[in-house]
Amino acid sequence: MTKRIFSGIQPTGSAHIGNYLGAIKNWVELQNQYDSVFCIVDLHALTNPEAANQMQKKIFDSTTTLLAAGIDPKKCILFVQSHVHEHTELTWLLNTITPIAELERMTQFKEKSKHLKQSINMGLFDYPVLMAADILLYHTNVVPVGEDQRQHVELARIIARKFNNQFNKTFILPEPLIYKSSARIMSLADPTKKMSKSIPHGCLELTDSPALIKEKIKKAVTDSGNEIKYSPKKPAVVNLMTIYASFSKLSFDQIEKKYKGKGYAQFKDDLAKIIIKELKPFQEKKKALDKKPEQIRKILENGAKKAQSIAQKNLKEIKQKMGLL
Ligand code: AQP
Repeated sequence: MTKRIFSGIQPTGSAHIGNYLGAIKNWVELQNQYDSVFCIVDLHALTNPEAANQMQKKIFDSTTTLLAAGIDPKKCILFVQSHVHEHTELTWLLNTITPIAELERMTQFKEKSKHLKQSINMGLFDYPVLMAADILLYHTNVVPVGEDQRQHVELARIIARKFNNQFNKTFILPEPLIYKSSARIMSLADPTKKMSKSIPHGCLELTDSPALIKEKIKKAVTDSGNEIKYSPKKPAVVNLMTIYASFSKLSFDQIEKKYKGKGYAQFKDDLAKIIIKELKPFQEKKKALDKKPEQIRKILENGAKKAQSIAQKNLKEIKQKMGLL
């Protein structure tokens, strides 16, 4: 039987090259090999009160981003999380077997609550259980994610194992699929922080104009010296080289050779050109799709129907295993 993958993206703002290289680009390949379920995770996005503004617009935007990047609703299931209520129902059931101590360890919760300070909500704490429900509801084998989500997939495995021990074998233990080369694209303003939609400074968006891409790459921080070298002492240059390698398919070695003795200016100029060229067809497709909201609505409606028919059946079995009537 074909293995199933599940992955999601939050409609929290305009997608960036980290989302693209770390997730979306890989999904486009994976939909040809796996039984694929892709989800716009709007309920996850609600945990960030700022990002939750203009949610409908952002859901449409995330959908046209995925479609323009090559996600094909004929090859996969594409839907919005809140359209399939089984996700929240399973979250509650899984909450009842999830140790609080496990959730207290989650790095994303610790980091995001630092940022939110006074307004930390229960949803943010429970985010990983909702994510476990997303994954387990579809008896997912493989979860393609960026490095930042590894811990959450590990928690989904812990919960699945606990459920299986307590109520008989039900869930497959999902495996994370992390593409090492592009798993963590860092901020252009600070190579110690991951590029993030919610921190626009240092973020290169997929819809940025060619002029803006040039400007952002030109302003991207670099390290001391002027050498294009893959070294742990040069995190900013390594980040730019990672972006270069992912867009151009050149290896780090080839990039080093190509720019030997040439310096940052030439390297950055070429990098901007490569990004602009790769994103051009995507940007054109997205513009056209943005003008067809009815078509997008239909795609999401169909996707929700397909997802729900799997979710309903699986949830029924899960509830029976837990002893519910
Ligand atoms: N910087 C990144 N490098 C590589 N992969 C990344 N991903 C996110 N940032 C990077 C991967 O993109 C997928 C979708 O992410 P998400 O939208 O669900 O949430 P996120 O990880 O929290 O992404 P952001 O951009 O940082 O959003 P905000 O700021 O709203 O929290 C995931 O597979 C993720 O790993």
